[in-house]
Amino acid sequence: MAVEIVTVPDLGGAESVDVIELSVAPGDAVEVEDSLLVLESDKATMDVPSPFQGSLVKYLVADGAVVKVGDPIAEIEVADAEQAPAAEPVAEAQPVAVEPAAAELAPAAAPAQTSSEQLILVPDIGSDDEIDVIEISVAIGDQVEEGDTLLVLESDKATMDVPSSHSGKVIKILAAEGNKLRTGAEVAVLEVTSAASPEPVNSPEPINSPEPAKAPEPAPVAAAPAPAAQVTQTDSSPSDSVYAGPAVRLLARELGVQLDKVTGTGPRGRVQKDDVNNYVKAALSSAPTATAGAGIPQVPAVDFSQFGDIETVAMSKIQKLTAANMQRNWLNVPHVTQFDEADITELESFRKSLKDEGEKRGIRITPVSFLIKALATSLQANPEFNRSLAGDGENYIQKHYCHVGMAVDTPRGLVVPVIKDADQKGIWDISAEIASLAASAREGRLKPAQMQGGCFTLSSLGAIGGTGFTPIVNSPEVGILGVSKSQIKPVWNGSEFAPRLMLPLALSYDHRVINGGDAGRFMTHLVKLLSDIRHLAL
Ligand code: CAO
Repeated sequence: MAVEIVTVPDLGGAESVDVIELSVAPGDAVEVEDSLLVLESDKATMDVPSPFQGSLVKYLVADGAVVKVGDPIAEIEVADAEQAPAAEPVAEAQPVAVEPAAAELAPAAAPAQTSSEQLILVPDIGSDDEIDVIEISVAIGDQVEEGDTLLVLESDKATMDVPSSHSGKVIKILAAEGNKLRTGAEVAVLEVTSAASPEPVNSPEPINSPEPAKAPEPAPVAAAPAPAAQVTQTDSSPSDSVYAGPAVRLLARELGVQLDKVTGTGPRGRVQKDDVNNYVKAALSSAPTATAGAGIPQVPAVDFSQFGDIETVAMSKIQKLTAANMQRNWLNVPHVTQFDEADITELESFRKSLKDEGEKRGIRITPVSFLIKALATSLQANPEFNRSLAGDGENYIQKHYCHVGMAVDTPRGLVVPVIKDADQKGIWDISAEIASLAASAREGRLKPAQMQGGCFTLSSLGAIGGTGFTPIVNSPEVGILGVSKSQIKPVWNGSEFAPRLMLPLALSYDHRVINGGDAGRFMTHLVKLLSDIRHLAL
C-alpha cells in the first residue's frame, strides 16, 4: 500500500477558493472520479474528483479552509502497483488520451464492434473571448447522443449549450464549473462505438488506437447549432426572469416545472438541474394521492436583506435530506402523540450499580440502552407497531424482525443508525452498539446499510433537556418514541408523596395503522418495563 497526496487541480483562473464540503469520511473507499470535496469560488462550485482508487486516509484541509491550485487536500491509500489489478493504472486519470488498458483488453472481447476515443471541443462561439463554464450537464459514464448538451457557457450577453458532436459514452470531462473556455477548448472525451469492418483485423495493432482521439475533428463540431440559437427566449412567463441556463430551462419545461417556483442553490441563486429534480421529488412525495398535497400553498420567498445583514449558509446533504423527509412524513402521516411518564428510580439505581463493571468492560450504559431494549420488547408484545402500510394502501406488512433506529444529533445534521435485532441483544451489547453507532454517526462514517431496516425509532433528548416534544414518525415506520430529561417529582404512593425519578415519554404514531387503543397498550407496556426492569428479563 502507498499513500498518495491529492492536490487542488486547476481552478480555471480562480486564485483561491473555499472548501465548502468534505464529501467522504476517513476510511471510506473511493473510486477514481468520486468527488472528494467541494470547492466554491465567488462564481461557481466545483467537485474535486479523486485521481486515485483506494481509501481516504485523511483530509489535509478543513471545511471552510481557503485553498489554491496545488495545495495538498487529502491523502489516499492506494494499492501498490504489483498488488493492483492490471486495469488499475487507468485510475491516474488527469491526462486526456491515456487509456492503454482498454487497448489491451478489447481484442478478444468485442469482435462485432470497435470503439475509439473522441475528443469533443468547444465549437465556434463567434468570438475569441474566454467564456465561463456555468454548468457541466453530463457525468462520467453517461451515454450521450449527438446534439446532447455537454456543458453550458455563459458570457455577459448569453448562455449557450455546448452540444456533443458525436454519440458515445462520456469517459472524461475536461472542464469544470468555473473554468473559462474559448473556441476549440477541450470539453470531454467520449468512447464512440461503431460497427467493425467486415474484415477481421489482422494487424496486431490494438483496435482502439488512440489516434482518433488525438485528432480533434473540427468539421462535425462546426455543424453544431449556432450558440445564439440555444439561448432560450420562447415565452414571457415569470420563469424568464429566473437565473438558469438553457439545459435547466429545458429540463424544467420537460417536467412541467415553473422555474420561478424553484429555489436556486447555485452561485448567485442560479437554478441548477438538481434544484429542479429536488423540486419535483418534493412535489411528488407531498402529493401521494389526488386529494393530498396538491393544493398546499407555497410559503412566499422573502428577501430578508431588506431587514438587516444576512448570509446564505449552504445546507449539508444530510440537512437537505432531513428537510425533505420531514416534510414528506409530516404531510403524509396523520400523526397522534400520546404522553406518559415512567418511574425510572429503580432503573437508574440499577444502572449506576453497573458503573464499575462498565468501566472494566469499557462500556458506558445510559438510559438509552434500557429504552432500546424496552422498545424491542414492547414491539414484540404489540406487533401492530412493527408494521408498515403496504404500497397499495390495502395491506399491512408485518415484520418478524426487530430493528430499532436511534436518532443521533451530529454536526452535519440528524442521522438514524439502526440497532439490528435489538430484541435478541442484552443491555451490554446494546450499550456498546449505541456508543459505536453514535461515534460513527458523529464522524460521518455510517454506511447506508447501518441506517436501513429500522422498524421503530427512538429520539432521546434526555441528555439535552426539555420536558416533552412531539416527534415526527419516520415513515414507513409507524411509531417513534420521544424521550425527554428525567426529573425527580413527588409521586403519591398511597400514603405519602415520595421523590421518584420520572422519565417523560411521547409516543407519536401513524393513525392509519395504529389506533389510540394500540398506542395506549404499547405505552402502558413500555412504562411498566421501564418502571420495573425485571420484566425485561421475562
Ligand atoms: N434524562 C436524564 N439524563 C439522561 C437521559 C434522560 N432521559 N438520557 C441520557 N441521560 C444522561 C446520560 O445518563 C448521560 O449521563 P451520565 O454519563 O451521567 O450517565 C448523559 O445524559 C449523556 O448521555 P449521551 O448523550 O452521551 O448518551 P445517550 O445514550 O443518552 O444518547 C444519543 C445517545 C445518540 C441518543 C444522543 O447522544 C443523541 O444524539 N441525542 C439526540 C437525538 C436527537 O437529536 N433527537 C431529535 C431528533 S428529531 O430532531
